[in-house]
Amino acid sequence: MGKIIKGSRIGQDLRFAVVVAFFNEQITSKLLEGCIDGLVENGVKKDFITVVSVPGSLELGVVAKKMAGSYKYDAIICLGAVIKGETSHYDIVANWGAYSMTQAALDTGIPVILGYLTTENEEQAEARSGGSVGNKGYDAALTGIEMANLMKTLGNTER
Ligand code: INI
Repeated sequence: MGKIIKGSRIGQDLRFAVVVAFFNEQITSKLLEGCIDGLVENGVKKDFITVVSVPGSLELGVVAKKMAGSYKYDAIICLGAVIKGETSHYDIVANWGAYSMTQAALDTGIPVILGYLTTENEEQAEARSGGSVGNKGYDAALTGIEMANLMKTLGNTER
């Protein structure tokens, strides 16, 4: 087997934009807290983190693309909570939200991380935003650091 290339979890000198949806703010504010903790605890300077708020998860993608396309950040982390309600709007928001964030990454080549909850109910969302199942915002921070470093390494070594 040849070499295995993996991004490190060292956040020093990396720059991040965190885009957070205000919809379900009781959940997304906790995702944001977890995300900032995850970045800072792993070496990212607070001054190197820019937070942008958008109304809902459907707006995450376009702003992620704008931030990624500025090429000022090593990765973009999107935080949102889509909680199933009575209507089919859930599916539209959950699917198109994820699609547009992924598209932003593919269009720009900058990692866009989905710290994105899609849950059946509020309890499941609470459990994943600092409750019994951890904090997906924190996890997204670690993924962001790893992907930012991986892309740097690939950029430096793969020709
Ligand atoms: N936005 C969310 O972030 N989560 C949701 O659960 C949600 N639901 O269920 O409607 C939601 N809707 C708003 C949507 O993201 C847009 O802000 C809105 O449609 C305007 O474009």
